[in-house]
Parts: sequence; C-alpha cells; structure tokens
Amino acid sequence: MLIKHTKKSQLKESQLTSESVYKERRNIIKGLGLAALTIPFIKPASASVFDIFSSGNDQDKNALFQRSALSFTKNTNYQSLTPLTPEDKVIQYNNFYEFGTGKGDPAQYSQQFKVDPWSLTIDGLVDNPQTLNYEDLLKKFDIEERLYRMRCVEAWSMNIPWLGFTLATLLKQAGVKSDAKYVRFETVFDPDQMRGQASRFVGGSINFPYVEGLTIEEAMNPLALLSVGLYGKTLAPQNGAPIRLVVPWKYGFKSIKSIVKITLTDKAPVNTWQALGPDEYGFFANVNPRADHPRWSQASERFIGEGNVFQQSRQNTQMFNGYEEEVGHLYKGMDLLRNF
Ligand SMILES: Nc1nc2c(c(=O)[nH]1)N[C@H]1C(S)=C(S)[C@@H](COP(=O)(O)O)O[C@H]1N2
Ligand SMILES: [Mo]
Repeated sequence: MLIKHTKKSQLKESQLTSESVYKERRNIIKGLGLAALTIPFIKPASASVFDIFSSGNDQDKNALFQRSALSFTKNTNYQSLTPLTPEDKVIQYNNFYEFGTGKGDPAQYSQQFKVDPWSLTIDGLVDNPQTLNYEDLLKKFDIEERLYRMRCVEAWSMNIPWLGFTLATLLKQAGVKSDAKYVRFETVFDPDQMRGQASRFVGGSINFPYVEGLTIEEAMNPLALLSVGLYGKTLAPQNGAPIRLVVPWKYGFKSIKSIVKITLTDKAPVNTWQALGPDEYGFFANVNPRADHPRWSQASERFIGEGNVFQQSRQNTQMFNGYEEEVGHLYKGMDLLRNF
C-alpha cells in the first residue's frame, strides 16, 4: 500500500497566522526543539508537524485544511472554564493514531483528508435507522458551545471550547429500543487517506477501525457531546472532523474521532484500547486520581496552557475530571479503583 505524505512545501506559514497565534506558535516550536534534545523518544523537530510553520512557498495555497465558521449559541452552564488551552495547541498537539503515533503527526498528515461528502449511519436497536450526510451534521441540530476539560490517559490535559450537540439529541431522534444497552461507535476506515491504517507500524499496532463504546445511561447523559467544531469553527481533521464524540469525564481515548457509524446494541463493545491492552485500559475509563495506570500515576496532570507544552505546571487530577456532580450517580456501587 502506497502511503501518501504531505509535502512540507504544501503547507504555508501565512495560512496559519490569520488568528494571532504567531507568537504562541514560536514558543511551541522552540520548546519542541529543546525537548527533542532531552527526550529521546520524541522525534527531532525537523520531523514534527511544526515544520508546517517554518517554511513554504506560494504554491498549493489550498493544501491546508480549511475550517469554516459555524453559528452557535453559548451554553451558559459551560462557559466558565479558565484558562483555555490556546487554539494552536488544541489543533497541533493531538492523538489520532490513524495518522501516526506522534503528537504532531495528526496535524501534519491529515490536511488533505476529505470530510465532505461524509456519511454517518445510526443503526442497530433503533426505531429509525438513518444515515446523515455532511450537511446534516452541521445543519440538522442546534449547535452550542461548551467549554470542557479534556484529560488524556497519558496524564496531560486541556480546556477546550467545543461546538456540537448532545449525543442524547441524536439518539432520541433515532428512537432507542428498550433492549439497547450500549452504544458502539466506529471511526472511518480509509487507509488511502490515513497512513496509520495502511501500516501497522505507523498506526501503533491498532486493529482499525477504531471502536469505542458507552452504556446507554452514559450516552444519554447531557454531558456527552457530539462535536462538529471548536474555537468557533468546524473541526480540523486532526481533531476528528467532521464529527467526534466528547465525553469529558472519561480519559480522552473514549472521545472517538471521525465517526461513521453509531450502533445501538445489547452487547458491550470491546473498545480499541481495551483490545490492545486489557490490563491497562478499560471500558469505563473514568478519570480517577486514585486509580493509577499500571505504569504511571494518575494523581496529577500536565495542563497544556500558554508556553512550552513539555514544561507546563502540574495540577491535581479531579475525580471524573471535575464532573462528579453530573455523572457520579452512574457508577454507584462500582469499584472505582478498578475502573474497567
Ligand atoms: N479514531 C480515533 N479517535 C481518537 C484517538 C485515536 O487515535 N483515533 N485518540 C484518542 C485520544 S488518546 C485522545 S487523548 C483524544 C485527543 O483528542 P484531540 O486530539 O482532539 O485533543 O482523541 C481520542 N480519539
Ligand atoms: Mo489520550
């Protein structure tokens, strides 16, 4: 299988400077250069996504993925999170193994990714199975903005202004049958566009397509969001365009990107990270400062704010990532230290 690489020269500095991110971006470039010298498993800066800022020519002006402005209302219940993670970091420091395992790989290798046409199928135990197209995703539902905390299982975190609609809105419209117990989500499988799916080495040994799951009660919780944008605009491919899940009380790997299928089922789905490492990653994967990962502590996290991404101050991890009031009742009687 031929793997397509995005040429450095196709990505142009000025295309990314439109929103006063220039200063912040320089900090991050400098920071990564230093980190490459001291942390051996980080790729040298010359091979990182941040090359997209350092050179380019006037050709291929459209090579960079274009995000469009979205109209939305601010959900006043979720507006008071500070400080927000700067936009350039939200769109450059990513996990999306379909495009590679490095933090810069998703942005670097996804700029040509096609999100339109798209089709999202809702099937299984529903009264109204349906397929939504790209326009449906952006126009069919009222889009709201919510500022959510995001906590990766790797012990870093961000605060992100998402745009989207609740998963419950979509599920209610599809009509969930009473025997449905779980919701299974699947990411697009397209190895021609996703270099990580074309090579087990590039894709971190994951068996694609990436799969995730929630119980019906979790899926119906008003916190569970289907996101179509962030920072006022449609999602970039690296963040899971055109539509991804956001479940802020769970580790980030539950928030599956670029979804093509949502299936209501009576069987617990085996999620991708659980399949890959059943001793390290579970189904529930609720953020819990006391339930350590077998190889590292989850008691604190590196919050990614202004400045060098690798030299951020640490903060305490919060139970359910700060959303205990909203979701704690879902896990009454469960052994939360086990967290599987
Ligand atoms: N399909 C797919 N979804 C995915 C991942 C992935 O590799 N593939 N990575 C997950 C992980 S580990 C995290 S932390 C979040 C990161 O989301 P962000 O890059 O938009 O911040 O996406 C999650 N969703
Ligand atoms: Mo993650």
